[in-house]
Amino acid sequence: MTITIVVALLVLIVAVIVGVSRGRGASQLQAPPSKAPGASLPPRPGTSARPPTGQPPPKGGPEAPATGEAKRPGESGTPPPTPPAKGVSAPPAGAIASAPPAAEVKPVVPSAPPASIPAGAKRDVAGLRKGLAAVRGGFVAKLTALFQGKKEIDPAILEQVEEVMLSSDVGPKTTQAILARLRDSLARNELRDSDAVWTALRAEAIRILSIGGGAITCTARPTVVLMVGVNGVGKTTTIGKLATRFTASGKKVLLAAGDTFRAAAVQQLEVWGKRVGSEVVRGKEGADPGAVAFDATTRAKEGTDLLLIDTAGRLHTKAPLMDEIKKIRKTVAKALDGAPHETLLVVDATTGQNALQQALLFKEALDLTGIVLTKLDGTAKGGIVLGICDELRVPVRYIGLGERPEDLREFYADEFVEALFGKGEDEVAAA
Ligand SMILES: Nc1nc2c(ncn2[C@@H]2O[C@H](COP(=O)(O)OP(=O)(O)OP(=O)(O)O)[C@@H](O)[C@H]2O)c(=O)[nH]1
Ligand SMILES: [Mg+2]
Repeated sequence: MTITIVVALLVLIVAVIVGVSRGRGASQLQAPPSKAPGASLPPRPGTSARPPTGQPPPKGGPEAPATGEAKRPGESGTPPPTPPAKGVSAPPAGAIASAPPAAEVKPVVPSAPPASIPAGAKRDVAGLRKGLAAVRGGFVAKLTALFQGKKEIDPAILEQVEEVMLSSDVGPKTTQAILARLRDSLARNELRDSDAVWTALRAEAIRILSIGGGAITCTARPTVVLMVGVNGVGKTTTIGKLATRFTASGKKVLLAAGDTFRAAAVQQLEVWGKRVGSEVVRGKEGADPGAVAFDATTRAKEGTDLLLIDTAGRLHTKAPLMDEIKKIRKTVAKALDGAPHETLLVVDATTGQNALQQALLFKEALDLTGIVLTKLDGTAKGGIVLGICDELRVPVRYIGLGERPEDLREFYADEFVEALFGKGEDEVAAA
């Protein structure tokens, strides 16, 4: 009799446990309705200028067009005309760690990104070389010209190397550091010919750039990414590109329209959202961006893999605007322990030394986890990538080589240096 009662109780307990775990599984799988990719697009957001904000575009170098709307390359504020669903390069295998199966929210330590391409990921030096054609034609071509036809090494050549570096946005501090090491090697008789100097230069570039890099990984569910930067650098476009590639690799992506400053900014993000089939959390025009970020983070806990938060462009020298972004970051952390997991600073490579100033001040205000260096397709300089990594010690995660979704590339130091300084097949054939 007692045994029968015990057995009956055990059966009851097992039945209850099975019932509860099934219920949980079902709620985890229940995804909020998402919009189908390729749904009819709303009219393109206008390129209307940002209302007065007290944020004049920062001064850049001679090529500095990008921080004021009027000077943006391409059709400002609109996603590219190519349909992103086709021909979109998905992140290389292994670039995105799969999310943990449970919907529990766990705080994570930001991943330490690799400096080299992860094993199994596709290497595409030739493609990258094409995207970097402008830098190769400028900065790299000038350096190459110094060594052409010279076998013997004249110490005066280092002065010319210095000139090229300074005029290519490497920055005085980094240039001097590189030259000091080259002079040491020269004094030790280690640089006997131009090939040796070239090899030493490449090694210096790898050394400076190898502080991490590469794709963001969805190590937490949701992984929250806060995108920051000055006006017009490419924050919203980069969010669209990231949303495209993460969606293509099967992740559920949510977008937050944290640029509540102007209606066109929200529309721009919504166009991307429709294209990739991602929901967009938005507030009313002029709403508190922190509140939008908070709502989006709360929503993201309901089964999102990746939340990308857009923010208004802000001048790094304006204290109230920098205070606002710090507040947004704190609000996100209140909504989810450990978030934002990534704070990415977007900088425009064509703004030269100004980009370095932006990066220094944003790093002071926020705990940056990475840099996205956009518009490297539009500058013949490009040395800023060395200056930023050397002075900031914050890894470059992505580079922008155009306006289409597939023009965003993960950054790996060795692949980048090979594409930049290595010889292309055509050059090898011609030699
Ligand atoms: N050539 C080129 N253009 C780019 C790249 N990334 C972004 N753009 C263009 O730069 C312009 C500005 O991009 P947005 O994404 O609107 O910049 P934003 O930082 O969000 O601007 P605000 O929200 O006004 O601060 C657009 O015309 C983009 O298409 C890139 O890597 N290369
Ligand atoms: Mg924007």
